[in-house]
Amino acid sequence: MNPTACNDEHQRIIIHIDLDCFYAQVEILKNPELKNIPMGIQQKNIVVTSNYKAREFGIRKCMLLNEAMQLCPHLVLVNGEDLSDYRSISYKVTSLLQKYSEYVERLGLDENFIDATKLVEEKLKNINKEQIQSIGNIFGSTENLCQCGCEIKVKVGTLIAAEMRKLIYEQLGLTSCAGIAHNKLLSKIICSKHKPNQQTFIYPDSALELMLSLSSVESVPGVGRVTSEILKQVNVKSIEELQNVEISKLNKLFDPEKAKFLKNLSYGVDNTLVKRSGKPLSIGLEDSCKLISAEKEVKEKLTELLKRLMLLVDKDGRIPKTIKLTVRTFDKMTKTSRRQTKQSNINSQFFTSSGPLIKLHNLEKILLILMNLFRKLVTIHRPFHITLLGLSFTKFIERMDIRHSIASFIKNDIEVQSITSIENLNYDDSSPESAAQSPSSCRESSDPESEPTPKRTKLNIFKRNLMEYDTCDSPSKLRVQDLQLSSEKHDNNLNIKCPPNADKSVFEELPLEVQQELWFEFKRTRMDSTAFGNRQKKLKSNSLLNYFVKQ
Ligand code: DGT
Ligand code: MG
Repeated sequence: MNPTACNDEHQRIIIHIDLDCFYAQVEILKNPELKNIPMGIQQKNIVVTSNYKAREFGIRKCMLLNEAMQLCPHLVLVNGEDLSDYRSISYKVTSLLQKYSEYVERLGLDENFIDATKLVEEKLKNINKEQIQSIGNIFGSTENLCQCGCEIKVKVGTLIAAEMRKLIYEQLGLTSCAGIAHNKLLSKIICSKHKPNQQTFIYPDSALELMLSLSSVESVPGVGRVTSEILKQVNVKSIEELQNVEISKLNKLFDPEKAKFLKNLSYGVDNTLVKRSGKPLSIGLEDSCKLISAEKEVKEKLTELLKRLMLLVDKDGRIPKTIKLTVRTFDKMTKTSRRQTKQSNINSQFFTSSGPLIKLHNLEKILLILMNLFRKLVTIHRPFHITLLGLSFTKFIERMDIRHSIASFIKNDIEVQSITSIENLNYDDSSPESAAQSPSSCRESSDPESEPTPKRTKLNIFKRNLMEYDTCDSPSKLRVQDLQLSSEKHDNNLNIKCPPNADKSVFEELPLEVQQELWFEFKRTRMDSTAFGNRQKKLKSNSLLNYFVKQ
């Protein structure tokens, strides 16, 4: 490296913090007696992590229970299937770090990136540069270091990282490791070089050495299993091979941006920014279960999950606008499992009046929506086997937002509801085939936190409707139904009414999507009965409408 070069890439300071044996530390906080004995966290038949005492016996993360017990017969096990305490402490850690910088990015439950560039610059103003002593372990050599000023910045970064870790320990009793470098990639890799309760730093000059010390491309953060499998097609397994492969070859396998990104990673170059993490984008729970083959059992399980989930949402304080159901089915013939998700909008008013716990009748209404989603994912008149059920709430809004702007709240809600409902008429976002056709639905199924992208033309139609809405004298007085009326001008299919045999008060609180379905089902039944010579046809036992028929 040219020691006089002033390198733009060296100007940032990124700190990566990873909590030590996180779940185990949380359990130790709850029960300090577990601190000095080998202890593992059990999820099903796996020890997902363990304290460092247990690691002395060779216990590793995600080891099978039998194997772990053989290595350490007196291993104490704590069930770690309920993640709520881990999640809540995880957010406390992020909040502490946000006191230092707004640029804190969460990764999983126990890792955070902090962009400390500004903090370092501030500190440098009030410090005698000659006296700065770095804190922690260093990776690589200190000879012929780059003279662009990066060395001193990294040193100051180590002081800040040590301060942050101290604060986490003092406030929450948790020890952690930190990595300090000029980009996210290197800070993450370096962080795990010395564990537990230590920190490690690297100067930009040693980036190449660090990358070449990794055993394979798979050990590079940002290169997942799928990418490394694709790289194998061009005989790229090691970092050196990734450095040497021609970019034109990578361009044939990946889009050019990704190809360049991978190439850069191999040299330890990572220009990605630390994104600001706010509150979680989704709050969810899922339970794997022994085979469930009856709808009644599904409903029981969903009731249980929903009650638990409502407690979490209540703690969070925000109001969700969407609920998502995840179902994993097992095919006994092919012995394969399939995971599918489907979502629906929910009426935010279910939550606004809820107090500490959601009211029972609201819970029932959400359950109806869930059972409706379930029926879309699983053909219930054929045998089915469910091995996992999951629920999550997404698209949160703050309670304050509702109080301050009822009009904008209604407007946003309608925009999303309308688009979702129309799209749902066109394709089923849960089927693999439609996922292939629609990038947004594909993203939807793979990333639980992403939102589907509305189709542009439909979005425009609804934007037009919203403009009409905006010109009303008193928009806040408009209700969902008023907006539906304006969309009727564009699409008669949306002329939805409450079926005469359904309970209107319940019907009005349902999302548009479910209202549509009920209305179409009613119309279908009416057409059927006309075709049968006006003989009243009894509703099919599995009809959604049955749920809403007046008692
Ligand atoms: P560390 O960082 O090596 O001291 O140990 P941990 O336990 O903090 O491990 P880490 O940072 O990889 O993961 C944080 C927590 O996430 C960990 O305490 C348990 C959980 N966890 C990690 N890997 C898995 C996994 O493969 N499956 C499940 N279910 N949980 C995992
Ligand atoms: Mg950790």
